[in-house]
Parts: sequence; structure tokens; C-alpha cells
Amino acid sequence: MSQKHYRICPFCEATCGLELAVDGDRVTAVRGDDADVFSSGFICPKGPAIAELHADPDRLRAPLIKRDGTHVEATWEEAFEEIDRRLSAVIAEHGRESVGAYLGNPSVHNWSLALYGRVFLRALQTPQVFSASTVDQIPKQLSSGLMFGSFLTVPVPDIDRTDYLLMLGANPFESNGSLWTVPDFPGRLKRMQQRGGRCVVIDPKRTRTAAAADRHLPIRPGTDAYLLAAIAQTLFAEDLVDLGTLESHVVGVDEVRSVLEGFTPRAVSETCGIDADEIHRLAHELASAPRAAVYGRIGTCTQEFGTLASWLVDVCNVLTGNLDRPGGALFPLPAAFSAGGKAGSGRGVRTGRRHSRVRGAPEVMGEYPCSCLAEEIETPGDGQIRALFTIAGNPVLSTPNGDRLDAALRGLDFMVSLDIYLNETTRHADVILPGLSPLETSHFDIAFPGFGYRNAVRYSPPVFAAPADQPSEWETLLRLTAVVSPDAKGAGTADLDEFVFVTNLQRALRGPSNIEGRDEGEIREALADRRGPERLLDLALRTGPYGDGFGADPDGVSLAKLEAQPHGIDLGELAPRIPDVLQTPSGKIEMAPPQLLEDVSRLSENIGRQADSMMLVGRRNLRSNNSWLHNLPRLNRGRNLCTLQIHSEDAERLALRDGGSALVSSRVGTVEIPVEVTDDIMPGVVSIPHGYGHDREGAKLSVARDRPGSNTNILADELALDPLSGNAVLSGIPVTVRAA
Ligand SMILES: Nc1nc2c(c(=O)[nH]1)N[C@H]1C(S)=C(S)[C@@H](COP(=O)(O)OP(=O)(O)OC[C@H]3O[C@@H](n4cnc5c(=O)[nH]c(N)nc54)[C@H](O)[C@@H]3O)O[C@H]1N2
Ligand SMILES: Nc1nc2c(c(=O)[nH]1)N[C@H]1C(S)=C(S)[C@@H](COP(=O)(O)OP(=O)(O)OC[C@H]3O[C@@H](n4cnc5c(=O)[nH]c(N)nc54)[C@H](O)[C@@H]3O)O[C@H]1N2
Ligand code: SF4
Ligand SMILES: [Mo]
Repeated sequence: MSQKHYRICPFCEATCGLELAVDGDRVTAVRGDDADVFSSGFICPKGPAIAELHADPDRLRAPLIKRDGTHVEATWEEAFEEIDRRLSAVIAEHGRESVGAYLGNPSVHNWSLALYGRVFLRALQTPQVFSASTVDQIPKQLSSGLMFGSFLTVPVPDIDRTDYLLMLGANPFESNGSLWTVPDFPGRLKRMQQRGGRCVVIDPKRTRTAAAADRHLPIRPGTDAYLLAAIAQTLFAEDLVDLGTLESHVVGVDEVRSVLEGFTPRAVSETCGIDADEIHRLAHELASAPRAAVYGRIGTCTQEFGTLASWLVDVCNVLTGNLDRPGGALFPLPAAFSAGGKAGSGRGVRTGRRHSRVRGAPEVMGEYPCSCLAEEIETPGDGQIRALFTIAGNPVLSTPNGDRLDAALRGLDFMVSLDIYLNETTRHADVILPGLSPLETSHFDIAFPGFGYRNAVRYSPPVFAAPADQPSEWETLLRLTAVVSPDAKGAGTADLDEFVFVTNLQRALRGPSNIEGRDEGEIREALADRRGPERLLDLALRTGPYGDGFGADPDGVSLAKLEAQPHGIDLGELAPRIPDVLQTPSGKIEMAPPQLLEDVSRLSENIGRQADSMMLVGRRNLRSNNSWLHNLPRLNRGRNLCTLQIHSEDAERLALRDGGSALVSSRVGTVEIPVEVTDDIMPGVVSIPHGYGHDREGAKLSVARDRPGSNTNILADELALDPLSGNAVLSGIPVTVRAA
């Protein structure tokens, strides 16, 4: 007898609702949940692969300890004893700053890690924190932080109501969206076009998204800031600026006007490879559309002007009056764990409170660029990293100069990985602590509702019970907290969890919140049956913007209500949130943050610069997700996806043939890779997807190993960064290409 279960897909930001048919301990079918209030049945090929992930014999189910160079299974007690003994020795000899931590992408998708990872990091008390954010979206978080006051207030296009969408450096037909939680982008685009809306895509490649759009403009990699500056300049110069209702909420417009003066369409045209007339037209279309939105994603972030490009996206949204307007770019209002308060009460964001030891890179959001990790491990002196935690990350494949990092990890005194696979990175770990299968855990998206195309709230209970001896990752993190914390050394998991909860509760009681000043005992009593993430969630939901306030609003949301709604609760269309969403000290949109204005001079200095080599960019494919789903048979079949895409003119000039093999070299490395000739990519640009290179000894990935692919991050240069955010340059890596 098969039973139906509902589970939000944890793989990408679209957060689709899945419907699983389960027979005993087996998943017999997975499809989209048609009744899901947010995704309405949409899924991609990765969703159903959750069943294969659950069943994958290579997925770790017991801790591993490295003994004489080989990983062997151990009990949880043995694993924690080993960590306590060896980590305590490192800390005693070299201090806490000798312990580093790297957090990978799933630590945002897995709420155990998202909520309790911070608890562990706080206890670790080290400045040496790194994450995948600096090969991804940190420029957008920085520009948003400077403009709107919080790293988490990022506006998203109101796609279901807009008339005009300008997209740069994003390919949601393959990625399903990012910093924009928008299941079924293809369907939404089509419906928008049927309503008469238009979409223009700026991308060096004619992607599937670009092909479906109304217009595609190829752009030279790394030059979006020029294009956007020229659009903004045109809006000013041709009197197209119309702030609308934002007028009284914006400061710094004149400074922006004056700093962008020289960036005329004609001045930037050659740099971007886009006609001045086209740029002119984009500005006019944006200004004349009744409702429009500009959206930039990874292609605009992972470049040397990533923060400027991210800023200019929203400058264009503001100047055309489209920010915070229905049909424009709006700030979602999540049901739980959201930023916000009252305009003018915020403190804004700060960066550069400390600098990395070796290179002097400024801290942003409490972390250093992951491009600095290898040098921090290799370089002797006070503060040298001797021990490392990786949490749900595979930096050997996902961060610049993967070979250098790979070698550096070998030199550590001690390494611990929280992961579900023995892969290219975790093979270096002395101890690996496995997480549960996603079907054995409950799920709630902490971050993604903050980027939702619509407001909604959904929770998934576990589909299967966890094996009796295997802890949830929040419990593992609390046990590690007890190992590393100077104040809570040896504390029990329940006591630490209680401490985390009480800290959150007291913050809510202090207010501002809907339980401000209420009796602590009464609220504790109401939550007495819950613990772990569920207790934190119930508190956050009930004290959140739609919450029941523990009786104050009987119609409000609580976890119990959510549990009774397996397809989620719809909370309506996005709505304007200015001024309350603004957490800048001024309570205004800061159009001209000094750091950004200063950085514009770097943009001016490089105007007209032409690359004298080929430029490498990245890409994604629907059947892949970063580095870690290549071990699932249903996703790893069909044609080889890890190829060098190159234009026929370039291929001819370089004597490369389709299906042949090329050697691609950069300042830091060389890879050999099969050639795929396609005129979808612009001349002078080549593209390789990331997340491959599964041929390293010591990993346990029997399916991925058969088709390892090449690691493009052997070519990414760890010295090439956006200096403001510390983000790596992955879009526009200078390379030479020759036949192998
Ligand atoms: N050249 C180039 N490089 C890139 C990019 C690019 O476009 N071009 N993109 C970048 C981007 S956007 C990102 S986000 C990064 C990703 O960088 P990373 O996060 O470092 O890499 P992932 O491949 O996502 O690795 C995820 C790891 O988490 C493990 N894992 C999965 N689920 C769980 C779980 O529930 N618990 C635990 N403990 N572990 C789990 C997996 O086994 C895997 O080891 O890569 C970046 N690298
Ligand atoms: N199938 C699949 N889905 C994923 C992932 C995955 O690995 N596979 N990873 C997930 C993650 S972690 C993230 S962060 C998101 C990312 O989601 P997206 O931002 O949509 O990422 P991509 O699909 O790589 O699209 C980036 C596009 O930018 C273009 N580009 C490169 N350089 C430039 C440039 O300088 N300027 C402009 N304008 N364009 C440029 C590339 O050609 C590419 O088409 O995807 C998520 N979803
Ligand atoms: S688009 Fe695919 S991978 Fe992303 S959440 Fe939906 S089913 Fe999962
Ligand atoms: Mo990402």
C-alpha cells in the first residue's frame, strides 16, 4: 500500500513541493505537488532524484575516521572523542584563530545547518570564516546592505505583474532562479509574454532563457557595470528619471548623476560589445514600460565589478520608480526569521571590521573571501589555519585554484567535515560526520522566502524516521559546540538547545514584536512540546508578521497550523514595504554609498580596455547542481555536459573540432576538456560548467567517477577578486585555448 508524502525539494532555490509515493521504506514515485501553494506542481529533473539520493549506497551513514590514510567507519562516540582530543590540542597550542571554517551552499538549504551552524561558529570564536558566498552572491548582499540597510533585503522582480524584465547574467531555464525563488520561471515568462510583457536578456551566451526572451544582447564578460551605468546615465541625461512614490525615501540621487556623467552609451559601447543605440533603447524601454524590473544574477556578481553591477541594477530600478512598486522589484515579507523593523531604527551594515591575515582582504558579512583560504592554511605565523571544519561544502571543486587548495588541505593538522559524501574535499578530513538523508529530516526554508516571487509559508515533516543511532545535524552541531566552546565545554545537547531557544525567546519578549512584554513562562509553556529547529520555528512564526502572537491573533500562523497544511499556506502577492523594510541609519534608500562611489573610479580607469585573450565563463545545466548530484544515476546519463563551448569562428582559428579535445590554460592552471562547437556563445568567449573533476583518489563516488569531467576552478585565479565584496572573478577569466 503506497502512501503519499509531501516534501519541499532541498536542491535549489526554487523550493518546489514534491509529492512522494512511499511503500514501506521505499520511495516508489516522485512528482510535483500540484496542490503546493507556491510551486503548483512544477519540478525539474533533479526533484525526483531525491529518491536516488536517499538510496545512494555511497551516501555516508556512519562517521568516518581516517586511520593510516584510509577512512574507516567509527561510532559517533569515537568520532567526537577524536575531535575533542585533536582539536583541543590544536587550540591549546595555536589558539582559536588557528581553526578555520568553510560553509557550503547546502548549509543554506538545510535548516538544521542554517539555524545551528551560527551557534557553532559563535562558539568557535575564530575570525577565519569562509563560505561559498564569495564565489556567488555576496556582491548583491553588499550592495543591498549599503542601499537598504540589511544584507538580506534584496528586491525581486514581480514577474506575474510586470510589463518589462531586463535580466543580466542569469539563466533560470537551467538554474531555476537564484536570489529569486521562482519555480516555473519558463511558464511565468510565457504568461508574461502572453500578457504583452517583454523580456530582454544580457548574456555572452544565447542560453535557453535568452532564446525564449524577446531579445538577447550578447555582452563581453565582466562589463555589465558599464552597460548599467550607461543606462542610468541615459535616464539622467534624457530626463527619464521618475522616482514616483520613492521621492521622499531616497537620498544621494544627485551624487549618482554626477559620478556617472562620463558613462554615455557611446563611451561604454565598445567595452561591452553592445551598440550605443541598443543601450539607448534599453533605457527608454525601461523608463516607458508601465511596470518594469531589472534583475542581475551570478554572471553580474562573479566579476571584478560585481558590487558595482549589483548596485547599478537597483539604481536603475529606483530611477525608473520601479523599486517597491507592484509589477516592479519588490521586497518579499517572509513569515519567519526575516529582517525588518521600523524605518530609521536600523543600524545599516559595516564591512572591513577586520582584515585577512595574509592578503589583508576586508571582512564582509563576517567572512573572508574563500579565495584566501589556501594561503591562510599555507602561510606560517600567528593565526595560520591548522585545523578546518567544512560544513556542507566542496571547495576543492567550487572555489578558485582548486589544485592549490587541494594541496593546502593536505598540510592541515586536523580537519573535520560535516557532509553526506566522501568527496574531493572531505577525503582530506580526519573525521567526517554524516548528515541525514533529506527524507529523514524535516525541512523549512529559512532564507528563500525572503526572495520569493510571492509570499507563502511551507513546512515538511520527515518522510522516514532517522536510523536510531544517527543524530540530526543540529544535534551534531550542538555536540561540536560543546567541544569547542570555552564557556559551554561539555554541556549537554538539550541544555545547549534550551540556551539557544531562550536567547531567541528573550529577544522576542524585549521586542519590537507581538509578544513584547509578555510573561516568559507562558510562552515557554506553549512551546513545551517542541525542541530543536521546530521550537525555534514555532516561536519565529508566531512572533512573525503573520503570526498568532500566542493568542493575540487567533487567525495568525503557527507551526501547528502549518503542519495541518501539507501544501503550505499562501500569504499573497508581494506588496510595497518601504519605508519599514529600510534598515539604513537614515531610514532612506542610500543611492550613493561612499564605498561604491569611490569604486566607480576603478570603472572609469578601465573603460575601453579590451581583453587580448579569450574569456572563460561558467554555465549550469538542469540535470546538475554544483558538485554534488553527479553520483545519482538518473542525472548522470545522456550526453556529456562538461564540455568547453566555443564559437565556430574561434574553433576554426584554433583548429579545434567538435568532439575533439582542448587544453585550456589560465595564470594558475591547465585543464583538458572535450570541445563543443556552438554559435550560441559569442566569439572570444568560452564556457565550462563548474562542479566537475571527480577523478581524485580517495573519494567514494562510484557513479560520478565514471564520468569525472574537468574542474574549471583549476583555471579560476584566486588573486582575481571584486575588491569591495571579496567575490571571486569567475565570469571573464582570461584563458588561452589550444588543441590537445
Ligand atoms: N567556476 C565556478 N565556480 C563556482 C560557481 C560558478 O558559477 N563557476 N558557482 C559557485 C556557487 S554559486 C556556489 S553556491 C558554489 C557551491 O560551492 P560548495 O557549497 O562548496 O559546493 P557544493 O558542490 O554545493 O557542495 C555541497 C556539499 O555539501 C554536501 N551536502 C549536501 N547536502 C548536505 C546536507 O544536508 N548536509 C551536509 N552536511 N552536507 C550536505 C555535498 O555532499 C557537498 O559536499 O560553487 C561556486 N563555484
Ligand atoms: N541546474 C542547476 N541549477 C542550479 C545550480 C546548478 O549548479 N545547476 N546552482 C544553483 C546555485 S548555487 C546558484 S547560485 C544559481 C545561479 O543561477 P544563475 O545566476 O541563473 O546561474 P547560471 O545558470 O549559471 O547563469 C548565469 C549566466 O550568466 C552568464 N554570464 C557569464 N558571465 C557573464 C557576464 O559577465 N555578464 C553577463 N551579463 N552574463 C554572464 C552565463 O553565460 C550564464 O548564462 O543556480 C542554482 N541552480
Ligand atoms: S527546480 Fe528542481 S532542483 Fe530546484 S527545487 Fe524544483 S525540483 Fe528541486
Ligand atoms: Mo550558488
